[in-house]
Amino acid sequence: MQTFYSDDHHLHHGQAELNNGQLMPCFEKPSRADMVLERVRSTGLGPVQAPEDFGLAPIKRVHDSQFVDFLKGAWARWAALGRSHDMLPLAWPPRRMPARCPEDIDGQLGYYSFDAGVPMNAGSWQAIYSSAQVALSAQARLATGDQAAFALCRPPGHHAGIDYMGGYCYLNNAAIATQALLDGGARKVAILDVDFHHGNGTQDIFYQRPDVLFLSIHGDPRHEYPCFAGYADERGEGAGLGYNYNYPLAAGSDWTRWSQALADALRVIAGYGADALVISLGVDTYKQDPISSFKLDSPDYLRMGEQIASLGLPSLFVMEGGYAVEEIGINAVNVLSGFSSRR
Ligand code: 5XA
Ligand code: ZN
Repeated sequence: MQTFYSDDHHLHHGQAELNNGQLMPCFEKPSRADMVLERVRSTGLGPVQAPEDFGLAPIKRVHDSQFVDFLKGAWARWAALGRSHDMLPLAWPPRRMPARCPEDIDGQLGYYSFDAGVPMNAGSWQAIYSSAQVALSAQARLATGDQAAFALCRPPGHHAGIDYMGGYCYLNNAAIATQALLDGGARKVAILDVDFHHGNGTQDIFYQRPDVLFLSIHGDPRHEYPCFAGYADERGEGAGLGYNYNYPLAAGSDWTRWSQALADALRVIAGYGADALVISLGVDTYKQDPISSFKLDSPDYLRMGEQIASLGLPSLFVMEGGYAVEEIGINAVNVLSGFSSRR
């Protein structure tokens, strides 16, 4: 299986985030992708390639153009104020406050985000942009006939919606790749999100569309981040009604429980008739993940890959979360190896 990867992710290195009421070093750090890359290489999963540059057009197919331009230019505006520390949002519009876009950078950071888990430094935009190009390059392999590809994206993307960032995510890599598959001729694409956290951004982007089936298995939003989306009764809207499936699971869910949800999700995907499958591959379902509460173990990820392979669909794996850095490579590559062993 071909892996796409860009060293540009090192340019993005947030300093701090809020966790349990404390300001802590960011969990989403460069060593995460380094560990996955090392494992891809040491297991001989397949060649590793740098991404092509597809430009901004495919990004703006799913994201609001002004939001993308804001992300691109935000650091320069921040630095022009003499600020050299990480850029972070400050305020958000709650219920009944008019959500007009303010003019200054602090207001706009709040306008274009839903939480403060999105630090940006001078090199962040380049890393964010390259991460999207990694996903686009990997999808191009599927478009030319490969049965699978791995986009080793960092920063991740599945919390980023049409016009907002949040939860370590700025551009939605999986959604951008999905739209590119459709634009390249696929009629229908399914997205399976196996990250511990609900893929609220991906849901937002495709919620009203029948040409993308979105399924997410995640921690119950009554207790888990992102807190305000991911309930089972969110089934899509308008033409998209019936094409959104959420599987919220209780804290402590292990492979036995988790794989029941997977079996149902795979049944739904099989009935949808997709031309391709995109997997938002987070491995923060791991039992020792520092910010999550599921109990999957490393061998479970092999079985996950095997079961996903049973669909027989061209499959694009897009890296999302996973913060047990010592094991992130083992767990992510186990999914890919399990998949490859059955195809
Ligand atoms: O998949 N999403 C994540 O791993 C980010 C969670 C952020 C929690 N503050
Ligand atoms: Zn996650």
